[in-house]
Amino acid sequence: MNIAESLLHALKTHGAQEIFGIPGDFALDFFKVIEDSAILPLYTLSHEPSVGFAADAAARLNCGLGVAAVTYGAGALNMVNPIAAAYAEKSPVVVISGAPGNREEHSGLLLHHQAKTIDSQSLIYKEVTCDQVKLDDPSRAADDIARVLKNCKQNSRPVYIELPRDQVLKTGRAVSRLPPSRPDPEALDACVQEVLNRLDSAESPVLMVGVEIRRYGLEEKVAQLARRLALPVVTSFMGRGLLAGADAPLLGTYMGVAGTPDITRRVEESDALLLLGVILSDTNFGVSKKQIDLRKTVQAVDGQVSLGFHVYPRIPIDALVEGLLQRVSGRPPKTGIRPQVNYPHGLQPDDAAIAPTDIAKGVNDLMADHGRMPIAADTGDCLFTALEIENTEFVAPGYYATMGFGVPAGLGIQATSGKRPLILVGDGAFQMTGWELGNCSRYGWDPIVLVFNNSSWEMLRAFQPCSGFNDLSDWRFADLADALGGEGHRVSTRRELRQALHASARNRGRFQLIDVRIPRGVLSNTLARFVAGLQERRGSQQQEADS
Ligand code: S1T
Ligand code: MG
Repeated sequence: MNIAESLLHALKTHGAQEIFGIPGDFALDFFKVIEDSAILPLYTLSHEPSVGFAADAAARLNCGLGVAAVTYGAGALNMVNPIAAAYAEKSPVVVISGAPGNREEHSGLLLHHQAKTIDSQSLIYKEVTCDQVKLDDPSRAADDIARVLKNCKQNSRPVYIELPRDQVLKTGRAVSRLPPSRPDPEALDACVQEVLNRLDSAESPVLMVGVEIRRYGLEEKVAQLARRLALPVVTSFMGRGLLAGADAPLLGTYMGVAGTPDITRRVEESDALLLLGVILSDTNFGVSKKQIDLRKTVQAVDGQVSLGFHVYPRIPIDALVEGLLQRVSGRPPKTGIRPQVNYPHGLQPDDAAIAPTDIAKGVNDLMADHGRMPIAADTGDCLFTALEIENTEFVAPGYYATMGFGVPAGLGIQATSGKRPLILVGDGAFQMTGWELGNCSRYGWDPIVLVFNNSSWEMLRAFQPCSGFNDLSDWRFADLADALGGEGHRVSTRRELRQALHASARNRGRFQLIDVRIPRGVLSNTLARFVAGLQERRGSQQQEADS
């Protein structure tokens, strides 16, 4: 076994199901081993940002590892933004970059793709990954790979592996899977008891779940816990799509002023808000109607548990959930907490212009007829519109908010799960990575893509209506579909939208691109509330600053 094969086997045993990548001369030898060994399937895309997004989405969807393989410099540095997104949103992506061989480094020449020094790339990646290794010593490689992959899983954050091209075929060893670090049992016991006491003595406890419960494979257990504790559950904004398949007393998604009033009230008035795996980001909490005092909540995130000012370090969230479940296993499960959200259905087949909320209606109708589909959403109004769609498996950059995610993420979903995804993407974001659809036919992928085409950077316009630079021209996206191997539909009325959705669901085997014309200035109901809420808050903060 060579080093490349030992790395590929290790990726597989740690949960990777495929590799996304773009080769280059510093990575050709490694890519040859990927292809010849067939240990993991390889999907090549067209542009490195998409490689990172696809790997990120695959990791999110299958709770495994995403793998993004690129070449040195021009390739790897092109992928920094998606890996930063994965870092911020806790997605375990393994970056594998080719690199100059050990000897080439000392040739005295500057090497192509070198930015400043040979190590500039690894220094840049150090900032957006939780562990790094350069596999330049075959005797250490297996242990280094074991450590890095353990850290990737344990922290649920990206890691960086640099593989010099002259090391690929050196003799390697099998990589063992290191056991996860376990907490001190007494500390865990005390922590579980304290959390339980808080919940039991509260009048209106609420459980908010965030992305970590999926990253650590805890959805079923958390659903069970919520039933035994009779806790109403909401997801955070970023946690949208969690518990979609689980039998949990799920009310909906907390979005402060932009969300359902009943959910907002319950969360903000709760006297024991348990935050399980919720990242404390502004998109999760920035739109609170009444500022939630996070110090009064119980939080389990980033490997520790805090109750007010009291912190239990080194308590992983899975240990906490397991511990709580054991304590409450004798309690009868509670039923009767029912979802509060009525998602809009019944898209009118008339000649009216299309608003984003009509798309939500159309998709809800479609999923009622044809079954739920996993959704990949981009940044823009499409993400807010997704909040008006039935809870289904869902990936989106809800906190880091990078554009360009939607299309490659949808491809990542289909590659890793075989399920046909629905991709929601704005015209601006489609302009960034929409071309990747040209790779569908090679791999048999057939996503349904809804382009929210308002000829505009509408979200930016919502915050700054006076600026002309937010006007985009009307790209005829549907016309591109045929050239890229798919089928296009351009729709301007609700009747046409309905027809295109149903035709797309019936047509399997080619991607379906629905170019949905939306008049400029028309927002989804959720984004309109979000913008109004943020502006109100900014206004009152400004007043405070002035007084
Ligand atoms: N570049 C990247 C990679 N990500 C971003 N989020 C931005 C720039 C800034 C940005 C937004 S929203 C937005 C931009 C440019 C406009 C999005 O346009 P489009 O995709 O057409 O969607 P819609 O018209 O629905 O807004 C954010 C929030 O920072
Ligand atoms: Mg737009």
